[in-house]
Amino acid sequence: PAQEASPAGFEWGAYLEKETALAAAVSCFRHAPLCAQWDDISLGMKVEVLNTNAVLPSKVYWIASVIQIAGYKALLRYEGFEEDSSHDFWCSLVSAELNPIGWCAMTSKLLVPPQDVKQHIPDWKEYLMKTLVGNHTLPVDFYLKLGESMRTSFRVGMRVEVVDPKHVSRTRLAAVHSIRGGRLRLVYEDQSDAPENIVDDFWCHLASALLHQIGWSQQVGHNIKAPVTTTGPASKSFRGNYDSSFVLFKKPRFVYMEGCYFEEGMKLEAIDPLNLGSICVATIQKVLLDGYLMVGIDGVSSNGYDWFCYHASSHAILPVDFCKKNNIPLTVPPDYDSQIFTWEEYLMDTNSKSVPPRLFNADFPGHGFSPDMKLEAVDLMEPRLLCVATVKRCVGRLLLIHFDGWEDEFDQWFDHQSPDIYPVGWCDLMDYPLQPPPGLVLYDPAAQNKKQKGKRRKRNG
Ligand code: MLZ
Repeated sequence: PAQEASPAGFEWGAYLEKETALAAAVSCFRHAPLCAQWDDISLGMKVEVLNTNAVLPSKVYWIASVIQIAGYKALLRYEGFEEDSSHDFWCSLVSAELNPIGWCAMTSKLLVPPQDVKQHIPDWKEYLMKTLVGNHTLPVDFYLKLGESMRTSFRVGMRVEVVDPKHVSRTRLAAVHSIRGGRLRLVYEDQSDAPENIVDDFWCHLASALLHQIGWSQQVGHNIKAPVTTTGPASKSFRGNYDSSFVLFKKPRFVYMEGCYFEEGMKLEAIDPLNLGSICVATIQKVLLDGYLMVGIDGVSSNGYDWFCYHASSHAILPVDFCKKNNIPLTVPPDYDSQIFTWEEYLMDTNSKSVPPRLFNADFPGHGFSPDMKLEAVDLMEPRLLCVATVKRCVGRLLLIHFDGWEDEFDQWFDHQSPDIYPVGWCDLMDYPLQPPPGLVLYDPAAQNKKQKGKRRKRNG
């Protein structure tokens, strides 16, 4: 659970330097706090910050410049060090440790230069006047905006419907147990199948497409696990006490179902919900109401248990030949050879037609991600885990995310607007544990023994 502390020793700053990597900007993540304010944050910006390079009994402060920005983190250099980087330090831009210029004067704090500044500066006042002219500082309402953007209307105890990870073609009743940074820990009402000592739960962002208001399944015609009277051991019981209202939930884009629309049996390409790194040959298995569709991966879903609900506007469903056009390996049914597979032949073999390309959501406003950028991403196969990750590929709106230190089998496709990817420093801001690359050694020599590559995981694993 998120209450555990992050495994000690991981520091984004040191890691980015070791990897010589850049981080995706906060403004790339629409759901991230201060996304809209991030244009005000720029290199060279000056702030007032605790002076740790002083030998005075009381806390003193000094002015520092932003040298580098990585997500919510910044590399700072105290004024006076000029080109000397030896005292640079990483700091969170959203930790309330940084203050706008003028803060010390307003709160009667002392500004004292660091003791190790080599050069002799006879008149600090004049020096600062010169360096501060024409420079930006933190907007005065920065922390106010941060507080505002972290507010949510979701409440503990609220009941919802959410996907059943053990049986993804149906939903289950759950209640919000805790909320952190817009991420919800949901505890299923029915604990009767859960192994002893394990609480059956699920984590997702409040804007997740997997999360719905009470009554949604019935409304659109989706399967829902029947409520059971025995809910499992009382020790695990956590019951919601009021039903969620639909206004809280992210509404998918409206789709017209009249005229030419998705039909049962039509073929397409889709991200495999149980193996998010692969795009597969798939079939529309059922057309639900309000634009929802049940999609099955060809060759694996025989009983309908792993049909998956995607909205017609979802970016996880793609027209045939999407993979071919974008040079992505398409996962074909087991009795086909991907080397020689062609859609033309497959449609003939299966006597089916493909979904007309114009039915797919082609909105693409562009994004700021590019390959090799670092970020924090949810391992959607174990959605409690938020991991150190890298953008490996960008294909239109889709990002192939690699989990640092894990094999490529763990890679997952995300839409660039997915609420499950976050800027560097998000976990720190929310006090949520971040999973560092397994076996990574930055400072701690004792951790060296544990060094190993992440293991491969099976489908359904
Ligand atoms: N127990 C799992 C953990 C995987 C977590 C990976 N995150 C990128 C396994 O080893 O398969």
